[in-house]
Amino acid sequence: MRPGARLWAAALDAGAQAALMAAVEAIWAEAPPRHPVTRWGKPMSVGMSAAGPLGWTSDRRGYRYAPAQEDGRAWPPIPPMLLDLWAAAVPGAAPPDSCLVNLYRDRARMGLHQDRDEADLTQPVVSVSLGDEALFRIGGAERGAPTQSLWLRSGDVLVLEGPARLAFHGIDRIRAGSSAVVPGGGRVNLTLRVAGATAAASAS
Ligand code: MD3
Ligand code: FE
Repeated sequence: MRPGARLWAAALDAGAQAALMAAVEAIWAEAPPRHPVTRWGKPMSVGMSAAGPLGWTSDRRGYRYAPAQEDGRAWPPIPPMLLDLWAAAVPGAAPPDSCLVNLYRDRARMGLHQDRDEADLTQPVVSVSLGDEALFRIGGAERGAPTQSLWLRSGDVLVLEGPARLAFHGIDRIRAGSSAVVPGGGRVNLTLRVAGATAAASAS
């Protein structure tokens, strides 16, 4: 894969995937998935929730990280097993303060985009896939650069750092029925990030 992108295939075994799925359902009990409306007023096909000090919200002011849900409640905590996974995948990185939880039912997709709303873009992103296989596409730091596609499967972990951190990426489609890990079908993706300022960055 492109420099800075590392696929850790089958990082989570069946037991770990089931445990993580239970943790996702606990997150959804506190913070149900929503379909944010894009700047053009169209609801996204992906259902979005989050855990940690910062989550992701969207309204007519646009998208941003936010310390509370729209109803004012805090986001639920990041599951400890994900904090352990982060420490194993990116030793030395600052601790994550946000875990976005994306739900893809049958026809959901995510267009090519960059993730650049985080305060410190030198920090990595770690993504965990659960459930149906997804056709992931990643390009370069400029829109229009050549892209590469690969299938992400349940239990796969993808690390994005360095030159891959600002790469355009998206999900073209889901292979419906390819996994039974997500109750009701579909795919869940969890992305761990450092969204706010890190202690090191604030001190300098
Ligand atoms: C490359 N999620 O939440 S995960 C997102 O499967 C997002 O739900 C997709 O793109 C999903 O922003 C793709 C892989 C991923 C996540 C974050 C990245 C790739 C990335 C950030 C920078 C570069
Ligand atoms: Fe993204």
